[in-house]
Amino acid sequence: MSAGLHADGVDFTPWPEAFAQRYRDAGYWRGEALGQILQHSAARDPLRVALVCGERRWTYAMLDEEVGRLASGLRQRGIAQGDRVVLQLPNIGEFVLLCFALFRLGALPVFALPAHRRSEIAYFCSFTNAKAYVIADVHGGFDYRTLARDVLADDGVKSAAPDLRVIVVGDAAEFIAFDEVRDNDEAPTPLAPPAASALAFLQLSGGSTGRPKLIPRTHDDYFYSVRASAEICGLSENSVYLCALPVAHNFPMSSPGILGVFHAGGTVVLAPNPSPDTVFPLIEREGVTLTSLVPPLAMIWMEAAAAQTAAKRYDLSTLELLQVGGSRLSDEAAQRVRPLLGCTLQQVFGMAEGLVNYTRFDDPEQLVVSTQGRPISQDDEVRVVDDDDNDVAPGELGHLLTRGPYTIRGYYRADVHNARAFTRDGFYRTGDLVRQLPSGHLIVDGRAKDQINRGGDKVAAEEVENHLLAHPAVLDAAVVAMPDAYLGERSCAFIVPRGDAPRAMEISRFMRERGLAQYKVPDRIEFVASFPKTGVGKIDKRALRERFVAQPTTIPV
Ligand code: OOB
Repeated sequence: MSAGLHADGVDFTPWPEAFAQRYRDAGYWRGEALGQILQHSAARDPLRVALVCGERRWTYAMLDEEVGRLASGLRQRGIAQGDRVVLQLPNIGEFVLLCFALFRLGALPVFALPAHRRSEIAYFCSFTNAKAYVIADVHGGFDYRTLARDVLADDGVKSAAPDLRVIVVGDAAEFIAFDEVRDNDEAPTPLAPPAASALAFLQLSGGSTGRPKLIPRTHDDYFYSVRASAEICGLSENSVYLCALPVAHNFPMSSPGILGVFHAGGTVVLAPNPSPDTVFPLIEREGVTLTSLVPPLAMIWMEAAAAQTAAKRYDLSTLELLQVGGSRLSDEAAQRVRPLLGCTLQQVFGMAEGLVNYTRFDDPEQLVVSTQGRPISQDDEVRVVDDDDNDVAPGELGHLLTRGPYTIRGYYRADVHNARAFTRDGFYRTGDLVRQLPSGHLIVDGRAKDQINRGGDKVAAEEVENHLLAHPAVLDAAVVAMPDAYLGERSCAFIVPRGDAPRAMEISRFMRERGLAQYKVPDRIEFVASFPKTGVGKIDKRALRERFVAQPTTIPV
């Protein structure tokens, strides 16, 4: 299938009409745009608290009104339907306002993470021909305005995104202040919602290639995954969700995340960071009922909860549900959730490309602690195949392929890659190795994609290798995962030097200077004389990884 040019001029691969019709007939795609999530809940219960950020609180009515003003302000600044806007914000209320304002305009947020730096942001801006880039002034000790200046000076950005405007939440310096965009005195013009079949936003892929891939999601498909997730997780107007992971990630955004909670009419509490010192008081103060974490954070929370003393004990008793996903949670850690945090565990195995699996509340305990759940939808098609795309015997380990009503059929503007990442009949090759139980539950048991899963943060080996190869003293480089007790995995770069090996610190500094997000900078660097090779002469990464299994602490060089 070839990539289509959609009516609004945005490239993505649509579902074949027969599938689209089936998904509409089944009631999955209802022709509603994501902006309507907020409007519906505001109409139903305008005075309920929708959003809490620090000392600031928005009722649904306030949020809806402010989003309307912001949409008008963005329109006055030239942001129109179909335009791309790179959003790079921490967990602050303005993220939610901008998201909904852009949804309402039919403009597409491109969800960058706060950890991204010049290399990633310049690429997102130029690759999507972005009209605007939105940042906070300073966050976590980092001045994003400096980053914005670097991005604007980038040659690729200058040619592909020549009229990129920078909007800053906080002290805007020479840029456009968010408050000025919002506080315009134009009466908000009623906007017709965008077509639900159109793209709503671009999400980032963890990726395994040289450049991060962008994931085009439509209003129809995403709305379905949000609605169905909210139902599976039993959300209601009494749900109070703590958003502790970076809000732009697919997990806290839609599984069921902030959008699921807004859909149910509940309350979203944004945490500035996920450390127990920050979130335990918030859970107590706001009566939080559910949250979602990656495994390393779940372990930190469990330790902190166990260490609470009688003198200083936060009341976590309102917490009913802890969702854990993003990387594999060990069965042992899963078993400790209820005893230590007093709440139900739900494992979530999802991907920004679509498919999301949940353990269910009526699943036997054994399935909850030892599987990563089963798909949302009866129409999520799952295949587990061998290297030649033949189905493996039931229960055997194989590659997970999937297609369905909310799984993309192709990445954004990536025809060549799409031919590899999807089968001819439209199944997405997840790169995950799984076993499927007769109940439909999946156990994630490895990975075929060339990626390091650093406690939920995905690092594409090839992207890091390309940066390493740019160093004059690097002849060849191979980045692999090494086991780590805390993050599950960390990255190790094996380097064949050109002549004398440089110092490892010099390589790390070089990577940061190239504007790479810190989580992608190799955790460990090993210099070797040559690489083990496979029969066909490729670098044998399995053999490199096995060095850690044989000798986890010291690596033979
Ligand atoms: C979530 O989304 P992404 O796009 O950052 O990463 C997807 C990949 C999966 O293909 C898999 O390799 C890994 O992350 N993964 C898991 C997992 N959940 C995700 N591996 C083992 N166990 C799990 N529970 O990570 C994501 C998106 C929506 C909901 C939850 C997670």
